[in-house]
Parts: sequence; C-alpha cells; structure tokens
Amino acid sequence: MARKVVVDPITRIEGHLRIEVQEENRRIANAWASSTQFRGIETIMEGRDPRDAWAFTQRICGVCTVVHAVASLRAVEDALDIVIPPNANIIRNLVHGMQFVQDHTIHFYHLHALDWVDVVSALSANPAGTARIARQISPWPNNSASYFQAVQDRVRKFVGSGQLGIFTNGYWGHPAYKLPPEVNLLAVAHYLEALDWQRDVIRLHTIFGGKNPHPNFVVGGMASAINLDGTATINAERLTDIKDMITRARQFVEQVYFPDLVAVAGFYKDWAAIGGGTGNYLTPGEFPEADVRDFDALYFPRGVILDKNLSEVLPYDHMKVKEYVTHSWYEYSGGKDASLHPYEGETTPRYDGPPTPWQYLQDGETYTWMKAPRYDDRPMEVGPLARMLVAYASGHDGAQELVGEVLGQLGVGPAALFSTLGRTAARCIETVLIARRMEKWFDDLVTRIKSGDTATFNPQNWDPGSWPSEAQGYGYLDAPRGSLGHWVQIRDGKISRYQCVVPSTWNCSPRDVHGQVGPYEAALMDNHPLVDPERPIEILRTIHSFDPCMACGVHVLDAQGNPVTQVKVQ
Ligand code: NFE
Ligand code: MG
Repeated sequence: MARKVVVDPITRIEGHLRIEVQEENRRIANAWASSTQFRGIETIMEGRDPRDAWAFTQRICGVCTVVHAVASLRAVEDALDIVIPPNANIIRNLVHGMQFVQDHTIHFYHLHALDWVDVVSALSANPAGTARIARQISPWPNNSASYFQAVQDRVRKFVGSGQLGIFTNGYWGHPAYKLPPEVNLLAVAHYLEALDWQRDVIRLHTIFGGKNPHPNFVVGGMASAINLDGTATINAERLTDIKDMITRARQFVEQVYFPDLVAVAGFYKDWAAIGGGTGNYLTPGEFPEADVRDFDALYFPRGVILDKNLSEVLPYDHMKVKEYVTHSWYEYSGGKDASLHPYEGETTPRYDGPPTPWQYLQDGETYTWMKAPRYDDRPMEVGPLARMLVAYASGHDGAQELVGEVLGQLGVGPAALFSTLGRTAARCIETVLIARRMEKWFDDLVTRIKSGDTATFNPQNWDPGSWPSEAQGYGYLDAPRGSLGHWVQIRDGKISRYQCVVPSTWNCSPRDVHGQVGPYEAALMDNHPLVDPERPIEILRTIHSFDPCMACGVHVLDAQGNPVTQVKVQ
C-alpha cells in the first residue's frame, strides 16, 4: 500500500520545515521538502550603506550568527577593494572556528543524538558498565560509576514526574534504537555536559566581538583593538582566556564528541548505506590563512565533486551558481522556468501554495519558500560531508587521517561516506580538525603581536567618496551547514542589489525546471526505510544529518503562528 506521510514541523532544527514522503512497502518512494516561512532580508538591504550590511545580514539567523556577517564583509570588501590586516583575518578565523566547534557539537548532542540515543533506555543501564565503556573509549575524566549513577538519577526524576522536559516527544522505545542501555546513558551524560561546555567556550566571541550571539565586526577588519597594556582591549589576560577556551574546546571534541560519534556509529553501520542523495558536493573552501582571494591558502580546500567521483575534484567557479524558482513561491521577471545568477537575482514572493497547511503538496506544483540553487545546472549537497569529501579527495592531511581513522574503526570503506551516517561522521571529523587548527591560528596571532603588529583595521577606502559609482562583489564562506555566498551591488554609495545563497537553500532545495530533486529529497529517496509511518524516526535521522536551518535558507519570519508538533499520516 502506498501512502503519504507528513512531518510538519520537523523539530530540533532551526526554523520551520515540512517533509512529505510517499511510503511504499516501508520504504520512501518519493519526497518533498518544503520551507513554510518567508522573511526577505535581501529586500531590506536595498538602499542601505554597504558598510552596515554585515550587521543586518548577521540577523538572518541566531544559530550560525557569525557567518552571514563574515560573508557580507567579504562581499563588500571585494566590491570596494578593501584588504584587511592579517590580524583581522586570524581573528575572523578564530571567531568563525569557534562558531563551527560550538554549532557542530550542539548539533550532535542536542539536535541529532536523540535520533540514535534512547533516553528512556538509559534508565535501565548499569552505571558501572557505562563507566567501563567510558574509560575504554576516552581519557575524559567524568567516567566513574557514581557520576553516571547521578546522571541516571537526574533523568529518572524527569521521567518519574511524568514530564520529560527537554526530552518530551521522542520516539522512545522505537525498535530502530540500537544502542545498549549503557551507551545510551553515556550519551545522555554528555548531552548534559555539552550544554555547559558550549556556553563556556563561545565566550571567545564576547572577547573578540563584544557579545554573543551576533558579535561585532567592521568592514576593513575587526572591531577588536589589540593593546597588551590596555584594560578594555585585547591584552595578555584576554589572550590567556582565549587560549584556555580553545584548549577546552579541543579537549571536549577530541575526548567526548569524537569517541562518542565512533561508539554510536558502530551500532548503526546500516546507515552507511542509507540517505546518500545527489552524489554531487560543493565547497567554496574556508579559513583563508593568507589573503582571502588566495584560494591555495584555504585550510579546507574549495572544489566540486560530481557523481561521487572522488578521483576528480573540479574547480569551483561562483559564476556557475544559478537559482530556479520553478517550484518555489517566487516569481522571476523572466518567467518561472528562468534561472538567475545572484548578480541578477530577484526576490519577489508570490505564494500560490495550498490554502491550508494540511493539504498535501503535489509534485509538479510550487511547494516551498526555498529557491533551487544549482551549480552548472546540478543540485549540490553542501556542508560537512562536501567539505570532508573534497578535502579527502584533495589529499588534505588532517582529513585523510581522521576519515581513515573513522572508516577503519567502523570497518567500512570510503563508499560509506555517501550516506546519512557519513554526513554525521564528517561533521565530527571537521570539528576536531578545526579545534586543532585554532591553536595554530592563535599561536600565529600571538607571534604577530609579539613582533609589534597590532593592526586590526585598514581604513583604506572606508570613505564613500573614494568608491566608484558602481561596484559589485562576491563574498564566499563555508559555514557550518555549507556553502554560503553573499553578492552585493553598490550604486552611488548605496546597496542596489543584495543576494544570499545559503547552505540550507542548497540542501533543502526543491525540484528545478528539469525535475531534479534537491539534496534532502534525494537523500530521503536513497534506499530509505520508513518502518512505522506513525513514528517516522528514519526521516528525522536523515534530515537532521544535514542540520537544517530554515531561517538561513529563506530568511523568514512567520506572522501567523505555527501548528504545534504533529505527524499526519494518511
Ligand atoms: Ni542558520 Fe546557516 C549555517 C548559514 S545554514 S544556520 O551554518 O549560512 O542555511
Ligand atoms: Mg537568497
């Protein structure tokens, strides 16, 4: 029997996402991903001072708060030929690096783990057994039986009160959960520890940017003065604070996140053959370690992989990015079948979807607020898996070592990467690499400061009188969820056009004019089980493996209010 299954909204993501699938014989035969909200930051940018753009665009999202600011700065600096001082570039890398490390760790424990970890099962664990496992896989010090006993007591209080609190609405007891109770308890303990840890390490943003979320930046550099003798500046004490946070960040991801990922993945190896999807991967590269346009000096290389072909990494060219609206709630002046590069992009909303939220979306019609970005007319997956595949295939030392270690520990080959499990593992691998690399960036910064270079701002071309009457620029950035591009056009000192093509727009893209599905849809249609349509945990696993952010994807505010969590089955 074939039937439609709707999950709306998908929870434990940022924003509002509806997934519809066609289920046949306990597998997913067809899928539609729909973003159900609209905002329109790109329109708000028109007519503004380009030096303010970072502050507005950063507010697109409260999750990846840093990334839209930096993409915007790079776009405006590209347009106005502004070169930032090396110290400012390092500080941006440290701020963005910590954003990655915090965001990915939160994703694993707080947004994704409960798809694999049964909290209720943790109650039947033997805490001494959990302690044994913890000591086997990691030197992390919180590893005694009494520690895990205390965690179990805490969770038992939740459950005993009949109110699961933060653990409400899980599919507890679902047969798809495979971890033994002792491993479930380990993961729940680290879920709770990660809450405190992330709040600590992200204070790096408050030192370099004054606040979190949404730290402060400036076109031309960073708004962080360095003066070792100052009290309100980056001084020796602040540098020590930062060094300590980086150390604690690295320790947690190496000693908790990474061993947990490997331990949990070992019980879910079947998910290494599920949820792959498009097979096309794109990364613009990230963490410039020299000039932002020196693409050979990116810590994670840029490139494109097509059809899962790891033997060839193609060069990335942003001029090949185009967006369709054929199945989206927008119109283009050139008609519904046109595709536009962001320099010609248009953001004209035109809702013509179902009048009520409970009507099914139909293939062949418009069904989402997401546009459909394509690279050379192909749908592309972006994000951790794309980055790690391109790095791995490009011979990146760190990626080769850690990818090899995970594959070796799981006893699977590289083909396992093209999957839901591969996506989740890639996120952890790059978190470790970035946390390690932050120590080098920090050391580089200290070396420069010791040599007497404290510059963080370049005032050249700050004055609009020095700008040409027309300019345009592109700011690439690889954000935690993947390729982010901001494109700005400036006329007579003001923004005349602003377009963002955002990670979750790539991944949550709908069908295009050729009928090619987007990466979420393709992943759900790739050998995908759906055992119990009333409790569609498998859909959550694959969708969460992308770490969706709808606010980034369409830049939206919903004035209507939204339905509470519901699953509708017909
Ligand atoms: Ni709102 Fe974002 C990231 C960006 S994803 S989280 O990472 O850009 O669409
Ligand atoms: Mg856009």
